[in-house]
Amino acid sequence: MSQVDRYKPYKGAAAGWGALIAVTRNWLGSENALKNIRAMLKTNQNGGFDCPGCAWGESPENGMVKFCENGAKAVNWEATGRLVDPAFFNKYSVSALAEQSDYWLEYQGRLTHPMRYEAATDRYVETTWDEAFATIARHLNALESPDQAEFYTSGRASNEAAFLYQLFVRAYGTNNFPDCSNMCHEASAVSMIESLGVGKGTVVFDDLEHADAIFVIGQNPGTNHPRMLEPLREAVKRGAQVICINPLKERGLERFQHPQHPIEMLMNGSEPTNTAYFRPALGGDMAVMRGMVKFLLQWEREAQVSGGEPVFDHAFIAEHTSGMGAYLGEVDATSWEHIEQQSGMSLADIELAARMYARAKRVIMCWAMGLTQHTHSVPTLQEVINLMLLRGNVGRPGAGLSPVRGHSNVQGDRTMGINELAPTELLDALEKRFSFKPPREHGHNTVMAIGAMEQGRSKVFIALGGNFAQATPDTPRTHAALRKCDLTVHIATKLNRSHLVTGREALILPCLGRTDIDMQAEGPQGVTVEDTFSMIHISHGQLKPKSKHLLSEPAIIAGIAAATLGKHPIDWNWAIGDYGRIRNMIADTIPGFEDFNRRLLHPGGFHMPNDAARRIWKTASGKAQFAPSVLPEHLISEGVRNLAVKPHLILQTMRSHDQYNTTLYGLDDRYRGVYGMRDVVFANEQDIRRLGFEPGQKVDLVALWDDERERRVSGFTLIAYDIPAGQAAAYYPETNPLVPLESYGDRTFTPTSKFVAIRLEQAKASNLISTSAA
Ligand SMILES: Nc1nc2c(c(=O)[nH]1)N[C@H]1C(S)=C(S)[C@@H](COP(=O)(O)OP(=O)(O)OC[C@H]3O[C@@H](n4cnc5c(=O)[nH]c(N)nc54)[C@H](O)[C@@H]3O)O[C@H]1N2
Ligand SMILES: Nc1nc2c(c(=O)[nH]1)N[C@H]1C(S)=C(S)[C@@H](COP(=O)(O)OP(=O)(O)OC[C@H]3O[C@@H](n4cnc5c(=O)[nH]c(N)nc54)[C@H](O)[C@@H]3O)O[C@H]1N2
Ligand SMILES: [Mo]
Repeated sequence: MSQVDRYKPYKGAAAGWGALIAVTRNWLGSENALKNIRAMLKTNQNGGFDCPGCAWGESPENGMVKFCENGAKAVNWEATGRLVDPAFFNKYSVSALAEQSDYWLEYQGRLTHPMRYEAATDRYVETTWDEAFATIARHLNALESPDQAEFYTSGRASNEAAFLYQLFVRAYGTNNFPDCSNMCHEASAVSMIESLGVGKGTVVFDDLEHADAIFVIGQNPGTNHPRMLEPLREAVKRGAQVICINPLKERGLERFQHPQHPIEMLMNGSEPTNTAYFRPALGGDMAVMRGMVKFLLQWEREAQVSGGEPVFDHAFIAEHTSGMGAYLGEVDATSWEHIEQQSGMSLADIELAARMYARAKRVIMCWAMGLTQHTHSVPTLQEVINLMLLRGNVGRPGAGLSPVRGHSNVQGDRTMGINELAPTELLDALEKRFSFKPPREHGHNTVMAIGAMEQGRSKVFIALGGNFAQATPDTPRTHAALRKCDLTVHIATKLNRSHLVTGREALILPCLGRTDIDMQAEGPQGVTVEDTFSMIHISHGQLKPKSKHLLSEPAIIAGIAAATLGKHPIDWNWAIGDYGRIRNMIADTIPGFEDFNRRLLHPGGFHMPNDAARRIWKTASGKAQFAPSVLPEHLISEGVRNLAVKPHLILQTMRSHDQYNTTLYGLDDRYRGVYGMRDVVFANEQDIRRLGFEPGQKVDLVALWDDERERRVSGFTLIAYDIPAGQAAAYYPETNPLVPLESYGDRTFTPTSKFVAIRLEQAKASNLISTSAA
């Protein structure tokens, strides 16, 4: 196909026939299609397994089988019949594998044996579990300090695995827990804990059915949380407002065709999933929210004068909040010009959004990475919270805040204590229950872990899942940091690039996935997960493991722990014989999990209580706190503003429809009309021409940052796209080399993946030619 053929704007609705065609193609491409269909039907059902895709939840009352195109891809991808075994590793050196694309690497299939890197031959060779565990123990026990090791977690790990992992790491002696959450919803947790006293969403699934208005901000559910489209469509049908705030016109947020609704499918009909669509500047959302509040304040004052109905919920504000005066002072001090210029929206549009908000009795605000991956994400989210507090939209049915989580158990992992800033209560509870002194100093987050490895302060890197080398910023630098380690270890289901960026010694430890039957001493085991609505449920794998050498994640952690610490502080091998034993330890130490095993018997699981949802405020003031943040003067950092060269565009890095983070299922992005390619950059046609380029032309993207490093990705095809002026968008992880390690959110350390100042250059023949971006 020529470049032109590969870009065809999508005309259909989201989900529907297009999705079924895509899933079917995905199944046909797999050797296990029939078995996988059976597995699919068990997804998210009682007795089945939790979808290993996203963290979206379902109503516990609604027994219907729910699956979506991308959930189907996730299951199918894990359940592949292809194997990456010792013969495969014998065929390719690590350098040869490194030449392959990320897509090719994971496509090769499931890992089957524990493998050890042999530097002399540059190959992974088969090893035994005992040897692997002994190698890790030897390295860990040789470090001068436990703080020289990094223990990464990706959010697919179950509660049981995560709990055991943090127990081991703390008994070993460090809080170095970099995790994917650091790159994801960290800002949601920081802002909500400070303002509301809880770090999780305050709504449950059923609230969506009662809201009069649902805001979907900086989120692309059609691709990343497809099961959310149905409640959005239902909301529109019953006359609620669905208001999208997103610079891109995402297909799933426009029209939705239910894949399990025969009439709609036969008529090829579809229904809208929004009632209003606003398109801000990248990073402009805080200004949008501030502007909405400024309108509300104006109307409130007018109502006071005219004796009309108040706009604010004064009873709620008086009883439940603190700090409104100071906050409204800050709102008055923010100029309309500043709001208009920074938001990228007209004041008329902001006023319309404010009216829709003010007319609704019950409002839910949902958001994802478009709000969390900016420098000022914490004040942005606190502005969302401020807006919601003014009308008492927290802690009542049909209203509340909903950070829509990413990985299927990222929220549960935090609940289990995967947290470099370990809460004192958790450490106290571990100390009491397990009679050891957990470390009290804060550990490393993801950005700090990379810095520590780069500087040689950390020497061992262990990953419970994920693809650290690709998911993190400043790729060449992060790779170099990993290579400096004495030992790198990856617990994984599939081969990925992180495994090829080896320390002096390296191990790949293959594990069971969520879909696999997990047989332990006392029989088959289930694991638990927590969805975005704080529902805890159990998941039972259904498929026969692909190799008899696979261990479960808890078993691998227990093996490492026993080799490193012996029976301190627990008998690790006993603990994994029956995961109910691990759950009893969780019940003893994590609030909200009392009587854990028994409560799991309830179909659909149980809900973790959320204080803010019950209007109990565990904040410094004991009330829900208005945050009086100043709207940033500039969004571009001072260092970049001071450079002699100016940015051409601001780039956001995002997901295509055919990927799960660094896992690529395919090379298409159907809803955005892109086929068979990923090295593309979306820009406005006028911008493309203004900068002296042509649509379809190949360019290099060069990031601007005030250090001496060159950050460049090469040979990206320019796509003329419906995107606001001054913005560009391209896929992650290919664009991670552009994100500077030092460009992260204030107080979150989340890389600013949605705001990278770039210039476009004529494509260079080779990456090696280094020119400054003059
Ligand atoms: N199939 C599939 N499902 C997934 C994932 C996946 O990769 N594939 N990933 C999982 C994970 S870990 C996560 S965190 C979630 C991610 O879910 P999303 O957050 O939906 O993922 P992104 O692709 O990063 O999309 C960001 C959206 O925000 C918009 N946006 C970008 N910048 C801004 C901004 O400044 N303001 C506003 N208002 N909007 C902005 C973009 O246009 C885009 O629509 O999905 C989870 N589910
Ligand atoms: N530029 C840019 N960078 C980003 C983002 C962005 O939007 N832009 N998003 C960020 C976000 S939100 C996140 S969450 C991170 C994601 O970062 P990670 O969680 O580290 O990355 P994933 O791509 O989800 O990890 C995929 C790998 O997990 C392994 N795996 C899959 N299933 C299992 C399992 O059941 N067990 C084990 N042990 N391993 C398994 C497979 O080997 C697979 O290759 O990336 C972040 N990076
Ligand atoms: Mo994420």
